[in-house]
Order: sequence, then C-alpha cells, then structure tokens
Amino acid sequence: TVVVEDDRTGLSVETLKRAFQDNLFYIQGKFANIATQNDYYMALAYTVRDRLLRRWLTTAETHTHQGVRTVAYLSAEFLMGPHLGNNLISLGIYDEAKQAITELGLDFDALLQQEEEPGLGNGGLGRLAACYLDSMASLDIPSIGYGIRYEFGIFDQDIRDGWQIESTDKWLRYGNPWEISRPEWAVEVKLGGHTERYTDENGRNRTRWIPHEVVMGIPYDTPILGYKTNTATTLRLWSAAAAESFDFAAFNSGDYFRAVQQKTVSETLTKVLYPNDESAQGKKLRLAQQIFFVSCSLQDMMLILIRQGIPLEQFHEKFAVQLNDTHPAIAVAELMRLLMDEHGIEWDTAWRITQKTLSYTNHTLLPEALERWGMGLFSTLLPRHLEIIYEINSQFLDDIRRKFPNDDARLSRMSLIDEAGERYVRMAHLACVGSHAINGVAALHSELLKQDVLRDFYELYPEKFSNKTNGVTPRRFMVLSNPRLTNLITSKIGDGWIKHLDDLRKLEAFVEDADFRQQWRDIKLAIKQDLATYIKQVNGIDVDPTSLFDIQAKRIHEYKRQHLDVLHIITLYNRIKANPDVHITPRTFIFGGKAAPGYFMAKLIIKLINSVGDVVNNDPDVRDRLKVVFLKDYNVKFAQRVYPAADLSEQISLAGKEASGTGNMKFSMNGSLTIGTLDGANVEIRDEVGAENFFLFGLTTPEVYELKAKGYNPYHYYESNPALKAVIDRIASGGFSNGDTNLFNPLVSTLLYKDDYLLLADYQSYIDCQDRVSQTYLDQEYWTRLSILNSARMGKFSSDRSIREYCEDIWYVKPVAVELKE
Ligand code: 26Q
Repeated sequence: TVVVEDDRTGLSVETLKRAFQDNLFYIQGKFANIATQNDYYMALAYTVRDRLLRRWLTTAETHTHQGVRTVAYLSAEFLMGPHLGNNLISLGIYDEAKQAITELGLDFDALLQQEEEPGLGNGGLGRLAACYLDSMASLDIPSIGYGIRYEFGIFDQDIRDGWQIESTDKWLRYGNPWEISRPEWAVEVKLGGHTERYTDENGRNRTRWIPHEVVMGIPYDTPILGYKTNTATTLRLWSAAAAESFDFAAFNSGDYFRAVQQKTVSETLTKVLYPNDESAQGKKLRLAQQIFFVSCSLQDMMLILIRQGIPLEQFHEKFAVQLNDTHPAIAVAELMRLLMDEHGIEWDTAWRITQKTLSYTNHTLLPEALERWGMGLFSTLLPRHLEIIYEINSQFLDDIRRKFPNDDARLSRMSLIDEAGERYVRMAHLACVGSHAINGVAALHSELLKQDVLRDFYELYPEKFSNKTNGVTPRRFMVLSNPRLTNLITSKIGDGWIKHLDDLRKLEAFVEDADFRQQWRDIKLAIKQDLATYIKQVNGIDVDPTSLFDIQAKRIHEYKRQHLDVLHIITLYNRIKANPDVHITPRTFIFGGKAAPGYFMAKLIIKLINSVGDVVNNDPDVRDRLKVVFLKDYNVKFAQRVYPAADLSEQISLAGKEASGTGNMKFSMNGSLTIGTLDGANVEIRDEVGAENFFLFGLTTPEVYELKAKGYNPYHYYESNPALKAVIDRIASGGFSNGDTNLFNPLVSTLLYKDDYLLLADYQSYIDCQDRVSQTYLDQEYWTRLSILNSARMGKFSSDRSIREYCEDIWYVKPVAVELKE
C-alpha cells in the first residue's frame, strides 16, 4: 500500500520537501528560478507553521473546555529571538527539515539566518519573558503572553569611527509568517477626557469616563509550541489602530483630513519600543503604551469569560496575572475600573478579585529605574485611574495607621503618591498594594528588596514576599544554539536533560575521562573557530581561536562595568609596553551590547572599547597576544552564536546592582567559566558549581554599603596604586585618542572624582583574579574539567525550575495535558 502523508502535517523528509515547494509556489507566488533567499525562508516558515496549527487550536480548545486557571504574563517586552529554529526543535523535526532543504540544493543554515528577529525588548527582562513562555508551554501550563506589537523594535546598532550609530529596526518589512491577526477580537481603549457621576437603573452611584480619545487594539497571535509536547500556547501582541467609529464628528462635518490625521496619532502608540532600560523618564507616550496594552489584555480576558458565560466574580479563579516589573502596574487600577465601572461590581468585591489575580515581579534595585509618573501627565491621560488610585491609597494609608500608629514618616514613604516636591504616582507601590505576591529575581536581590527598596512593604506584608530565581530555556540556549555540545552530552547521558536539566549532573561521571575531555575541548575550539571567521568577515580582525575567549555581552551600563574590563585590557597592554617579552596568556576580549541612545556615558564606553582595540590590535609589541573586538548589533540571534564560544564570561557588576543577570547562566551552561562578583544570580551559580570552579573577586554588598557610608574616595585608589594610575593616565593623556585629552575626559573624571560603581575600589581584586584566570588557562586539562563541571551543575538555572516555583507558590496552576484528536 502507498501511504501519502498530508502536505500540511506530514513530518517525513519527502513530505517536508513537497510542502516546501508547494508553499513557495502558492504562498510566495514564485517559481524557484526567481525565488530569493527570503522566499525560501518564508516557504520553510509556513511549512513549519502548518505543523503547529493543530496543536495550537487544540490547546486553546482544551483549555477553554476544561475551564482551568490560565497564567497571563503581562510584559511590555518579549524578546523572542528567531522562531524557525526553535519551532523545528520543539516539533522534533530539525534534522528532517535540514535534510529536506539540503536535498533541494539549498543552504539550511543560511535560511535560518535569514529570519529577521522580533526585537521587541531591551534585554534581560524581555528575554526572561520569552524564556518563561517557552517553559510554560513545555510544562503544559495553560498560559498566554500579553504585550505590545511594536512596529519598530530595539534599534539596529552600527559602529562608525568607534561610535554607536542607531537605525530603525524594520522587522516587519518582509512580512511575519509566525503571526495571525485577529481583527474580529479588537477592543477599544479610552484615553484622556474627564469623569462624571451618575445613578444607574438600580439607584447606585456609578462613575462614567468620557474620554478625549479612543484607540483600537488589534491582537496579533503567535503560537508558542512547548518542547516535544502537544501544548502550544499564545503570545498575543496588541497593535494600535484608529477607532473608525470614533471621530464621526470630523467625518460628518466634512473634515476628512482631520479624521485621517487622528488616525496617525492613534497609530503612533505602538510604533516604537523605548530603548532605555534601567531608567524611567516620564514620557506621555510610554504611559499611553502601558495603559493601552494592559487595558486590551484585561478586556480580552474578560471577553474570554463572558463568551463562556462565566461570571466576572470568578475572574481570579480563571486568571493569574503576572506583572513583569511595573510597566504593566496600571493593571491594578484598570482591573478595578473595568470590574466596577464597566461591569457594575462593588468596590470590596473588585478589590478582592484584583489582589487575588495580580502578582508583581521586581527586576531592579537602581533607584533611577523605579517608575513614577508626574501627576499632571497622569491626570490628563488617566483621570479615572487617578480617582481609583486615590481611593486605594486612602484605604491603604488607613491600614498602615492601624498597624503603625503615629508614624507619619512611614505614611509618606509608603504612600502611592510621592508628595515630597512635585507630585508623582509611584508604580512600584501601586503594584505592591494591588498584588497578593511580590518577588525578586535572585536570592540576593529578593533579600535586598526586603531590607532596602521595599522594606516598608515587607514590614507591612511579609507574607507577600518570595524569591523566584531567574532561569533560561535550555532548548534555545543549548539545543538550538550549541548542537555540537548537545550531541556530545546526549551521546553520554541520553536526551532527558533537555526537559530535566538537573540530569546534566550525570556528566560529572565523565570528568576524569580523558577522551571525553578531548571531545569537549575540540567542540569548544570548533565553535571559537566559527566565531573567529565571523569576526574576520565583519570586523576585519584576525583572532587566534586557541587564545582565551573572554566575553562580556549585555546592555552597556556603568553599573555593569564594561569599563572595568577595559581597565584590565590596558593593564595587560601596559605590562607589554614595559616589557614586550613579558609572559601573557593570549586573550581575545570580545564585547557586545547596545547603549541607550540618550545615555552619553554608555556610548563613550563603546567608543573607548573600540579605541583601545585600535591601538592594542595594531601595536607590533603586542605580537597578536591580545585582541579587542566589539561585535556590533548584539541581539538574540547573535547571542546564540556567542554564548557557546566563550571560555570566560564576564559578570562583573558592582555587588548589589544587578538584580539577577541571565546571560551569566547561558554562558555557564555552555561550558564557559565565570569571572564575577557576588551579585545577582552569580551568588547562586557559584553555590551550585562550587567556589573552586568560579573566579570570584570584588567587594560584597555589605562592604559596598560600608565603604560608601564611611565616604568613598576613588582618587585615593588612583594615587596609591601605580598600575591603576598608569592605566588611567594612559587614557587621560590621549593614549587611545591620538593625543586628544578631551575625548575620554568625562569618563576619566567620573572615575576619579565620583565612581558611583566603585571600579577603582574593585580594580586590584579584579586584576589579581584575572591573573589567576590566565594562569589556570595554561593547564588545558584542568580548565576543561572546570568547564565540564560548570555545565554539569547548571540544572537549577533552567527556566523550567523557575516556572514550577511560580506555579506552586504564586499562580496555583497545574499542568493540563492536551490530546490531539484524529
Ligand atoms: C521603563 C520606563 C520607561 C522606559 C523604559 C523602561 C524600562 C525598560 C526596560 C526599564 C527597564 C527595562 C529593563 C530592565 C531589565 O532588563 N532588567 C533586568 O531584568 C533581568 C531579568 O530579571 C535581570 O536578570 C537583570 O538583572 C535586570 O537588569
């Protein structure tokens, strides 16, 4: 008998080839002889999407019919990375697809590289949301991600003359095969205007909001398939559109142009992602983006219940809503408003529902990153929300008075309204009051929240607080990004580790196997060779793949201290200049990361890295022992190639500043060693891998507080440490700026006279530690043992573990199996 698989679902190589050619013709509308690389990519993407659809629709149907509680993950950012490779892995047809494409005479890897990633996030927070969607789907947790479909994501970065140049990220230019728009499920969002009281048909006093403006939210859905399971959840992103029905007045009066103009105003709402991480300036458009996606999402959840005839009094039984930082914190007031004003539920009931529904994750300890909105702006855009916030605040302050009588200082510290000078709404306070659970993202961070940033809230509601250490998905950051290492690991311990990352411990049994160590080393070298080829192509720099690849890849920020890394490079350079025959372990210093466009100091750090590179890379005295490379336009797609290539991962933020970090986990899983401070999740990584397998340096958080309290004087370190002085002097005297002593002056004087992030205090400890790294690298057998142990002991940092903890302690949700019907 001849069995012919369905072209839309069949998984054999033959069927994949047929389906691909079919899609090239019928979707892209091309004969093969004129098809572009992008046409081929699209044809493959649609071939894969077809194979997700049955699971996707069946998952939605199963969750609806079972009436289970669903996690709604609200995030202003989802940094998903390319979908194609990941979906092939989840479907379990990566090898089949590769064979099919190769047999058609095409370059499979080139097709994967063709995908333009949706860069709808800045960095760690957005990528965490993406890892959590992957883990929730992989663990069969009913879940949906809600966010914003920015037309322009994080800017593209180019480097010209050593400086960062930004350009717009036109990710939708060639279409997006992964999303399906659902205009039939559009909702309306109100903005501006004023409120009115009225008495309803039951004689109750109600409030009505007469907006200045109404914007439509159109949902775009992307399937999120779990790894080797039938569960495929949804990422639902909202795009703003003009409410056609709204400005009838303008149409009717014949003011066609005003009506069309209104349309462009509405549509600017979701035009662009704000590119500043870790700093919150109060921009009106940003607040409008927040209320827009939060209102769309909450209305959407309500419609899902209403369509099923479920009363909204059960809202909290059907949805657990997680707030990814304070960006969606307006949900506290918006959920209250929708329940009361739009659905007639009484305050007390609405408040119980709200608190039981919402929970809040904090991602920062930096005071400048705490969101607050000026009262003028807030009341103009959200007059009704402000009334609700005042009422929440008045009840909240009564609560505090009962528990802490006669403590006015506490009242003003905790109030939802900052009244010290100009008045502001404090979004973190709103999130804390409106949620039943508050968490930090690493053990140290959660402790510091309780002791410091949210101390008053901890004293009032200790039971709300917990820690949920971040994790990352091993599907994308090992299986997809590092196939060679994945195959080696699987050949030794089977593939169970991909879903149960703790199983990596089984690798410890092979640490003393010289053959295994050789294979481990060979793989690392091959990956480094690939990156060296890329560096040659893009940067035109020759790097030695056997040199120590020392990588710092993350957003550029003073607290992350990329410039401390630079001080080390210059220290080595000075040693060479003093004695060209000095022994130096050859190193390639690799940096990647974007600076917020308005963050001058971060941009100057990029310029410094490139300037130091120009000098060091071209000085014959260096004899190619040191190379410095800045990799432009660091994004998820590129990150996947970078993590596996590192020997050493730089995690050198000042203790007490990095909430968690997640790049630290991705590097270590792929067999990189870490040089790091006791900050964020580094503390837990070191606990897991063992102190003897981690290069630790620097002040601890209490030491930082102590030093600052007694009066920190950076200049003293400069004066009393000749090596440090020589480094700073070389920068200041124009050694990396052709004699120009002005260029880096802002950086130099900040270090000498302010140094908020204590680079000079940590300098010697860092240099000593780096010297131990260089010494250790000379013994390749020993280094390889440490590398293997790092991977083997990273099980805790799977985002699957994080998600299990959220499910258990905060969301109270359980897995739901999805059965595919024939
Ligand atoms: C806020 C207001 C206005 C404009 C922009 C913003 C904004 C945007 C993005 C503020 C902060 C962010 C991003 C923060 C972020 O990525 N934080 C990181 O979160 C990771 C996941 O928990 C942690 O691992 C990192 O330590 C933390 O820095």
